[in-house]
Amino acid sequence: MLNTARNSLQRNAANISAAASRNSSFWSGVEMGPPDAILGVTEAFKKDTNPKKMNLGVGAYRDDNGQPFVLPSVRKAEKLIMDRALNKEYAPIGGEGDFCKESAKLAFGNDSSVVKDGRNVTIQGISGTGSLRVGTAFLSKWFPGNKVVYLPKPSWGNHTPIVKHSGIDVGAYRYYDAATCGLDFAGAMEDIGKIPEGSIIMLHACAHNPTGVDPTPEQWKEMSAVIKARKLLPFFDMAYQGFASGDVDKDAFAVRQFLDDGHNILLSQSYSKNMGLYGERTGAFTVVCADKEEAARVESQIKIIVRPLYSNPPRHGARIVTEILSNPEIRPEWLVDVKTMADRIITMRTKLQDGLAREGSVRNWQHITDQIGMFCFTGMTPEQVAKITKDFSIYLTKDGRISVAGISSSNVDYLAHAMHAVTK
Ligand code: PGU
Repeated sequence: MLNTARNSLQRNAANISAAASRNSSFWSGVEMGPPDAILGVTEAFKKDTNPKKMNLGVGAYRDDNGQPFVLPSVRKAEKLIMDRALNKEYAPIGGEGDFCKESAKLAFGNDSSVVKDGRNVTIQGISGTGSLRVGTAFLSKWFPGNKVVYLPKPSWGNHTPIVKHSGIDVGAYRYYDAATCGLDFAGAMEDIGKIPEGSIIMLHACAHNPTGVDPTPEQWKEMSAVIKARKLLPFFDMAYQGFASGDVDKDAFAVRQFLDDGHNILLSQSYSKNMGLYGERTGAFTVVCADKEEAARVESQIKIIVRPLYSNPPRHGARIVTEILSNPEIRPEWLVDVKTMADRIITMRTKLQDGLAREGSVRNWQHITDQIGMFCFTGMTPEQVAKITKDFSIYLTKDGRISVAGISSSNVDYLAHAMHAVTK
């Protein structure tokens, strides 16, 4: 007993003298940063001890028991990969060729002439975020036009920091109409028509985040025409292929339409949502070029950007994707998994809307079922969001976005009750 006390006293004294002999810190001037607008919500949620708490902040799919979901097709692909006892050598700088080819075909279609003619440069990125970051780094170095990326208003919260981190400015075009909780198509067309020629425009390929509002096929065609007339470079962010409609081809409509219309687009893809590979950080970045020779030059420069950033991408997620997309037995099973997730989200939308009606809400909640994809832009104000978090332990982003994928049959009524309580 005495010995332990003496040891601890000696240790304390040693610590104090070590601290005294240390140089003054280099970091005393570092300011405390704010929590992340989306991932910070999860941090706050984790600290809450209320058993009824709900995390509707981050866009991450949960099953109907509220648990993270590993797709059965992914489990199957992983098992096959494990059985092969592959090595863990470095991947090439741009990732494996098969992964890149399968990713391009998933986006552009199996018969895509772009892929057949070798006009695409596709590299594996560190999921969607890393692909956007490499893409904007490429623009920063090589885009010959007006180096400004125009984003829809609003857009995913990380778009602006990613673009700015690459040293590029951001602009905005109208997109969402708060009065209708729908698309401000006229506003979008007017603003896009005024973007300086030769700029870059960011488009959400489907399941727009955070609004859940997409243009119709006809509206996409009109947008494609004005974007072409303005000589803009379309940069598609496709983080939700399959999540909007449950059909990966349907959700690729806009991307394929723009290619048909003769745009040489940029594309970021993510497998976080449609394969549930969130933590595996698996995605792809593509530049569609004029021809094969141009593609070779562009590829060489993208590799030069990637090499000092992270050298080469992680392997496991890419192996899963390649297996799923190229294995004729697993691919259809994956398509069923995607549809299962999309359908459960659609069911939750209806249940939430019904629940609000049952609670006696007289507000118009039509947009809950009109909007698509993972999110619903509820129209709740920041004050209402603060209240629903404080009174009901329901966590969501300040802009009133809820991740519908985080709702389950057992808590949808609790959510409806809480939403009515803070909005009546
Ligand atoms: N692009 C859009 C439009 C997104 O919504 C997301 C993810 C990404 C790209 C990047 O996803 P990766 O996982 O890097 O492939 N947005 C989600 C996830 C949380 C976050 O902000 O990263 C969200 O909740 O908005």
